[in-house]
Amino acid sequence: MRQRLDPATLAEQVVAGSRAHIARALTLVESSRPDHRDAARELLTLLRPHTGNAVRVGISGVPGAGKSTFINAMGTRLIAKGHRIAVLAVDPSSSRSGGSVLGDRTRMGALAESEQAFIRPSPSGNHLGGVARATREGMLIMEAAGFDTIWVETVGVGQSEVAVAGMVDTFLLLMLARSGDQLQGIKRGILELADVITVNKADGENAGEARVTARELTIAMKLIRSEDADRRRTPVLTCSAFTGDGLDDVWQAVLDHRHHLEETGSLSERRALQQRDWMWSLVTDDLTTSLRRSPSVKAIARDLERAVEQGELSAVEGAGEILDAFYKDL
Ligand SMILES: Nc1nc2c(ncn2[C@@H]2O[C@H](COP(=O)(O)OP(=O)(O)OP(=O)(O)O)[C@@H](O)[C@H]2O)c(=O)[nH]1
Ligand SMILES: [Mg+2]
Repeated sequence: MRQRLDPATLAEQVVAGSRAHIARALTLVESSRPDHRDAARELLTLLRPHTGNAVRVGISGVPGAGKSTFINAMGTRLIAKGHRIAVLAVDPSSSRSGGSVLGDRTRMGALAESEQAFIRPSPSGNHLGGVARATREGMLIMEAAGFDTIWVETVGVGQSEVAVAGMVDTFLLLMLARSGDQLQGIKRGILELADVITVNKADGENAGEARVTARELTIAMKLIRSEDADRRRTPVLTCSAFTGDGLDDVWQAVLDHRHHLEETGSLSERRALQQRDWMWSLVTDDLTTSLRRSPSVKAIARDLERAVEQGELSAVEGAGEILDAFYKDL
C-alpha cells in the first residue's frame, strides 16, 4: 500500500490543485476505517477556510433522462466561460448495478479530458448514509481545490434525492417529454425539492412534445407551490444536451435561484440548516458503524435475527438485547 500522507501535506496539495492529491483525499473520505475517519476529519478541518465558495447544484432525473450528457455539455460550456467544474455522484445502488450514475465515461468524454474538470463516480456502498457522507465531504475537497461549480448527480428514485438536496444550493430536475401523465413515476416529493426543472431532449421531432410537457409541468408546479406561499415560482424550461439549445437559459435559472437565495438571506440559512442536519447524520452514521462492529452485538446478532424471523422472539425483545449488548461493550 502507498505510504499514507499526513493530513497537513494532503491539505496543502489539495489547495494547490494537485489532481493526484485530490484523488487521494477523495479516497480517504470514502473510507469508513476508523483511522481513516480520524485523518479525514483532520483534513476537512484544515480545508474548511477554503470551502463554501462554489455554486453547488444537484441534478436528478430518471435513468436515461440525460443527466450525464447534460453535465458534459453544460460543463464544457462553463469551462469555456472560465469556470472549473467538479462532478460527483450519489448512487447507493452502484455497487449492485455496476454503477449507472456517471458509470459511462464516454458520455462525459469532453469533460473527463479537461484539466478544468474533475469527475468522481459515486463511492460504492449500498448504505445511503455512507455514500452521501463521502460525496458531501468530496464536495468540500473539490471546493478547496478551486472548483467553483459543483454538480452532484443522482438517480431519480427516492431517498438519494433528499440526501443530495440536503447538500446543494440548487436542485435541478431533468425531465423527459410526456412519458405519461403520472409524471414518469417521479414522486411528488421530488418535484417539491426541485428549484429548477428542465425538460431535456427537446430536439428534432421531440421538441414540440417537450414544450407541451414543460407547460404541463408549469401548471403542476403552481399547484404544488401554491400551498407554500413563500416559495418562489419554480422555472420550467426545455433544453437539449445534444444540440446545446436552452442550456444557457438553464444555467441562468440556476444563477437566478442562487441570487434569490443570497438576496433573501436563504443561502446562509439553507447552508446552516444543512450543517446542523449533517452533524446529526454523522453522529447517527458513526453510531451505526460502532454498533455493527461491536463484538458483543456481532456475537448474538445472527441468532437474534433467526429467533425474530421464526417468531420465537419479538422485534422489541430482540432490539433490547442488541442494545444491551452494545451498551455493555461501551
Ligand atoms: N435526443 C437526445 N438524446 C439525448 C440527450 N441527452 C441525452 N441523450 C441520450 O439519452 C441516453 C441517456 O443519456 P445519459 O446521459 O446516459 O442519461 P443519464 O440520465 O445520465 O442516465 P443514467 O446515468 O443511466 O441514469 C443516451 O443515449 C444519450 O445519448 C438530448 O438532449 N437529446
Ligand atoms: Mg448518468
